[in-house]
Amino acid sequence: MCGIVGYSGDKKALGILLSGLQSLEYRGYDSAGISLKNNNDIKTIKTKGKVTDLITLIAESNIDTSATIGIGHTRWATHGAPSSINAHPHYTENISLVHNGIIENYRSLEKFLITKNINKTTDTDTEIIALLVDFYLKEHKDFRNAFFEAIGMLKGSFAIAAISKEFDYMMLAKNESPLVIGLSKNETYVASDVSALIEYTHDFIFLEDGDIALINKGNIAIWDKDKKEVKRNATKIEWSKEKAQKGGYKHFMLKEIAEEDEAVRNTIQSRIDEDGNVFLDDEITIDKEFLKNLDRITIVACGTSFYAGLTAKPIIEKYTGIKVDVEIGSEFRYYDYPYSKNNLFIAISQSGETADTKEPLKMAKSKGIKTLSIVNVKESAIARLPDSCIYTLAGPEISVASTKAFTSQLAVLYMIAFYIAQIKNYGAAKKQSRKLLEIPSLIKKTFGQTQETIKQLADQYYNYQNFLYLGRGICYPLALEGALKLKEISYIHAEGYPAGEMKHGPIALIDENTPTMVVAHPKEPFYSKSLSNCEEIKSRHGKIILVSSKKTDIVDCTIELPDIDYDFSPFVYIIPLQLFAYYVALFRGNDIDQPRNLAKSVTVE
Ligand code: F1P
Repeated sequence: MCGIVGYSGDKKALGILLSGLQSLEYRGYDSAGISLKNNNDIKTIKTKGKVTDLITLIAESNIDTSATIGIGHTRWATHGAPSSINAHPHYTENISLVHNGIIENYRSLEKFLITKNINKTTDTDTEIIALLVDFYLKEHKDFRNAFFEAIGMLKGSFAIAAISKEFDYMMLAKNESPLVIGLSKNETYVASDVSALIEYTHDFIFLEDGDIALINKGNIAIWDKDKKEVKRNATKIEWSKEKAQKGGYKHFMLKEIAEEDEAVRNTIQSRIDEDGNVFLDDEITIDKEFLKNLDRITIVACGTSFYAGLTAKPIIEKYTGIKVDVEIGSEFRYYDYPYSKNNLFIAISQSGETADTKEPLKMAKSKGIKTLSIVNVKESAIARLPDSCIYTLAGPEISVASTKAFTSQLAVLYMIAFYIAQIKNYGAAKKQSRKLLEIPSLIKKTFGQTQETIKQLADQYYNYQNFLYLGRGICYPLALEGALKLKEISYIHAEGYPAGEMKHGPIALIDENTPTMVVAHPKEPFYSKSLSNCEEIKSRHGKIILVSSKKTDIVDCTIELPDIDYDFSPFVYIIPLQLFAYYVALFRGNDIDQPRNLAKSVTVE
């Protein structure tokens, strides 16, 4: 996730760009930059750090601030570390552009450019777009045609705003990343979302996937994916700035659940291709021979990240044949863990600063163990410490209760499993790895299909004081995570248990006051055994909500999910559990994004 702003009109662009970027910092904040067009020249200033660092740099510069055309960007790095050189805008001698998204085929485009003797100078995928536009501009001598040609070559997700020295208009493109045009008399605004523009206008055009647009002061032309000129209707939005930042959602948590498809898509997009090949060579710098001969993987994490590890454990074991231990950070640091000969240590952390995860990582390093981390926040301690780090590309997670980070962590863990299987030449994994590409649309479908039912259920259940969550196989860690979500934000006591263990204790809790959430994939024998558990609960007057792709009359309600391969079901089955916790907390009137006693980054022991 990154934030984009653009302006073309009669006012000075700089102030509009900077205030817009500050509103968009929730989308990313590791580097920022602007380009201003004045007559036939473009000046660019960019820096690592936040928008305030950019403002300081601009104040210290002697840039001409009278420009009325400009673009700006606040970055959440995907390709290439946060640095001034990798920051946007990316420019050539003729053009400058900003981009949000991931160019999946940047490697092949780079090869194409090399054949034309054009080499990139940054580590980003975005520079490739700038170089392509520049290449075709030299060929066509027309910015619009050059832009069309370059965009036509891109695969992946992108929202792009580009300006050129010679031509007065700005070109835009959108595919799977948001881009909105703000309308006003004699001027046009552009941004990743309305929060950046709400103080200037309430009239917006939301570009659609495949759209390319040209804006020039108050004039706008839009072409659809078939290059046919189209008219897109404007929408009036009267939100406050705060509401706009949450994309119209009441809380960041709900917005972040709704973003899970995008977060997973960004995480997998350029790392896996349609044939199921996994590209992690650039990120996992650990020797391949070592990875081929691994005899154990030790995953250490806390909270939701710990449950992501637990969920992925059977998948890694199944596809790589390597034994996986998943350990809680706060325990691991006081445990003399018996590492095996070829042991890989993996730390998982959204924030990258969790002390109880960082310490075990340091300990593993000091013992000479090969270390890898899975982190969402760029350049955080847990990202910098290990031999290698793979970033989840979920964008900033603001709500304390982790949601989109969880599914993105799962996506990385699955890719690691398939990557190691690839190194070991295990054919079966390749067929399966491709299925990851279908996950984002299934997540989206699940959100749409279940949200209303879950809201109604939460309305019925929010007054209970205790909940039991049960699951078997891959659904067991999901039961744990579902219970954790409920605890964190609704303050209802919730226990997650392997369903088979119910008879060994927790069944004593069951009565009409303790409802049970049963998470059960239709795969046999798990499903029929979980249904037997439902019968046992029912005969003790317990209420049951079933989360499954298969309905049954035994329970009080089934939250019905799309069909999904058992191995990939966690990506879909976790969504209703997150939504249920959210709506229960909402009905209880809790402070959902900042629950009591909790912090987003737990940097103390
Ligand atoms: C771990 C964690 C989160 C939880 C809360 C407190 O954080 O337990 O899972 O939602 O934010 O911290 P991290 O190491 O994944 O950043």
